[in-house]
Amino acid sequence: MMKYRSVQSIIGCVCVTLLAFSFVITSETAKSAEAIKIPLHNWTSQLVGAEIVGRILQEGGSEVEYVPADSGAVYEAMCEGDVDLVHEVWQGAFGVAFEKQVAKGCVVDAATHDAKTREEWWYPSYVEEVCPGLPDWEALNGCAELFATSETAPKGRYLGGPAEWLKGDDKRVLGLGMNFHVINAGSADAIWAELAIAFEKKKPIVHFNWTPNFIEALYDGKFIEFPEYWDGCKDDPSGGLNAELTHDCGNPKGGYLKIGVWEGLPERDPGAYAVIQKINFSNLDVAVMSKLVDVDKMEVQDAATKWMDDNDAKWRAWLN
Ligand code: TMO
Repeated sequence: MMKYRSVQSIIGCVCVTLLAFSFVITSETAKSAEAIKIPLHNWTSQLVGAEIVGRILQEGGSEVEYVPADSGAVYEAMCEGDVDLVHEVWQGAFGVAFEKQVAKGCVVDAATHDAKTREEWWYPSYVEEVCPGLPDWEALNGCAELFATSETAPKGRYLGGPAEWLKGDDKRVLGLGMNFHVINAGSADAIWAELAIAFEKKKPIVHFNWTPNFIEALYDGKFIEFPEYWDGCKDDPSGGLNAELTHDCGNPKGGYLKIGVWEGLPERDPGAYAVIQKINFSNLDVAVMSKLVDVDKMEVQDAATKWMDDNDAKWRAWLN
């Protein structure tokens, strides 16, 4: 976009020699520094963080390009060379998909943020008044009808995230034999809008949520406690409560948040890779990134600028 605009303004000056010269320069730069392709996903901390990571890499001298990308399919896209850098790999959502490509060798596990994550079924605390025994999953299951709608009755309605977040909720409902029907929200905002309405009327609701997120600053609530996560629960049917099905467990508590890169990136842009390995967001960083947009209603670009202004020493240290 920037390049296009500058070419236009040069055309405006009707200076043919300069125009030809600028084309030479542009193609030279393009050759020596191929842009680092960063995906844009559909939750706000990721969008703000992508902008921040991109600006840091630009500060370090690399070119950056943003590409819209399905957050579930992005690890395969990295293997095909369509994406270079995923800076928010959430274990609960994408651990299996990510680790599969790392095992193949086309994605590199570049760094682990300090942030510890949890992605799980969640309810606002007032639901405990009508469903005693929460946050235990069997107690929730016993109260399933409280969450039923005309669409799901007699089963309870669980509002999951968009399907591309790879939560495996349908499989968990099967694996644990739950009386719930999973409805996938179209977007994160659709979940927050339903929560706001339910909260007003103190209506029972159970939906997908995660931490770090802005929700904990606005609503009192808890994650459902499912059987403890164990390595292999999502791809190995044996083991766990159900010996025949996978997903008979909750998501990891204290899950990782990692940075993955395409295997060719370290060689193509070693300077950028050295910076990427130092990038490290805390729980507060990720929560603030989402809060600036979802609560303070800032534009993604402005939120990135604000975080960078407030954390100048932190991110500059990653450049050395
Ligand atoms: C990947 N997410 C934070 C939406 O669970």
